[in-house]
Amino acid sequence: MTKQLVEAIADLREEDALRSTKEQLDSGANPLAILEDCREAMVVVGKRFETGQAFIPDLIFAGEIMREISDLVKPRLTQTTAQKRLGRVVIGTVQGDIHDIGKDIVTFMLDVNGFEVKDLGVDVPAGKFVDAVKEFQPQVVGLSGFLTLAFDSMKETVQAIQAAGLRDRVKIMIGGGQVGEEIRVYAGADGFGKDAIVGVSLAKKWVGAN
Ligand code: B12
Repeated sequence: MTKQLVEAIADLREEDALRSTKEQLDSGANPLAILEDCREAMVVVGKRFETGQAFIPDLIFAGEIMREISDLVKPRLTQTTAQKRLGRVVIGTVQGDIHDIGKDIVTFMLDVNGFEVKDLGVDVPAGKFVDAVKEFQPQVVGLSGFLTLAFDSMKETVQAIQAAGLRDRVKIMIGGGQVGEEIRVYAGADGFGKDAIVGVSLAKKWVGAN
C-alpha cells in the first residue's frame, strides 16, 4: 500500500492523488494495487463520516476522486488481459442502494477478463434482475450493495430469481462493503467476493474457465 496515495485521497487532495497515481503508473506499479489503495482510503473517509469528521459532500468528492483514478488505471489493466468471451454476467447494485464505484470496478474487470457483462445500474429492483436473466441468459448474476439494507434486497433478488424458476440456470455472487459469508448465507447466494479479483475468479470457475 502507498501511504501517500491513501492519505491524499482520504484528505480529499484531488491533485496530489491524481499526481501520485500517474507517477506510480509511470514507474510500473501494479494497477490493481492502486485500486486497493483507493478502497483503503474510502474506508478512512467512511470512518470520518461515521465520527462526524466528514460529511456527505466529502463522500461525493471522495467518490469522484476514486472514479478519476479508476479512469487512469483502467487502460493499464486492459493491456494485460484476455479478449475471449468466456460467458455472460448480469450485474447491478440492488434496490435501495446507489453505491456503484465498486460495482463498476467489478464490471470492468469481468469485461477485460473476457466476460460479456450487462450492467443494470443502481437501485435495481428484483424484477429487473429477473427480466435481465430471461433476456440476456447469463451464467452468472452479480449483486452489489454497500448499505446494510442492501442485504435484504439481495435476499429478495435471489428469491425472485428462484420464484421465476431461473435459480438453477445461474450462479449468484454478491459483494460490496461488509458482505461476507454470513450475508452470503442470509441472501442465499452461491458466493461472495471481497474484491473484483475474487469476483472474476468465481465467474471463471462457474463457467468452467479456471
Ligand atoms: C463514496 C460513498 C458514497 C457515495 C457513493 C458514490 C457512488 N457513485 O458510488 C455517495 C455520496 C453517493 C454515498 C451516499 C450514501 N452513503 Co455512502 N459511502 C461511500 C464510501 C465513502 C465509499 C464507498 C466506495 O465506493 N468504496 C470503494 C469501493 C471500490 O469499494 P466497494 O464498493 O466495497 O467495492 C469493492 C468490493 O466490495 C467488491 N465488490 C463490490 N461490489 C461487488 C459485487 C460483486 C458481485 C462482487 C463479487 C464484488 C463486489 O469489489 C469492489 C472492488 O474491489 C463508503 C465508506 C466505506 N467504508 O467505504 C460510504 C458508506 C457506504 N455510505 C454510507 C451511507 C450511510 C450513505 C448514505 C445513506 C448517506 C446519507 N445519509 O445519505 C447514502 C446512501 C445513498 C443510497 N441510497 O445508496 C455508509 C453505509 C452504512 C451502512 N452499513 O449502511 C458508509 C459505510 C459510510 C459510513 N461508514 O457510514 N456514499
